[in-house]
Amino acid sequence: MAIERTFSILKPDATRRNLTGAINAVFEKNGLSIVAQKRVQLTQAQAEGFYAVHKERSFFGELVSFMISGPVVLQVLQGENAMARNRELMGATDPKKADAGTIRAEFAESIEANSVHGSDSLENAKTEISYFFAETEIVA
Ligand code: RTP
Ligand code: MG
Repeated sequence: MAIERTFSILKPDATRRNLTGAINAVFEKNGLSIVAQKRVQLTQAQAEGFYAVHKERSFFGELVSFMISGPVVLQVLQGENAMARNRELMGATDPKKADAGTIRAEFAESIEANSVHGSDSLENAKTEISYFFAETEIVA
């Protein structure tokens, strides 16, 4: 299986509840290495740009407000099949529908405050990684 990279965000509900270590432990126990990581306060423009694909959705304004409501941790995860593996570990968007044992089932507060973001295709992973990281900041 191919070694891939995917983009991950630990969202404001996770940083607020001091869950960054607990969530990172899930990644690391499951074969995903954190090869880049930074804690930042997103600006409104950065959050709007990142979620531009959702700009016509009813929840866009609330989503952007939530994503700038506190610090986030931006990450690049690397490992075998990293994009799909991370999506499995995250679980469904709505924690009520997420499989037991997934990050969202265990940690998320709601469909919006759902603790993590993970890229949903390799193409999007590339775009999202380069939105936030220079190649020199990724150290495998
Ligand atoms: P993500 O992009 O954050 O990894 O999550 P996802 O693929 O599972 O979900 P997506 O459909 O891309 O939605 C992006 C984020 O928007 C918020 N959301 N709120 N209020 C709502 O109905 C609603 N639906 C989605 C969530 O924070 C979701 O992760
Ligand atoms: Mg998504």
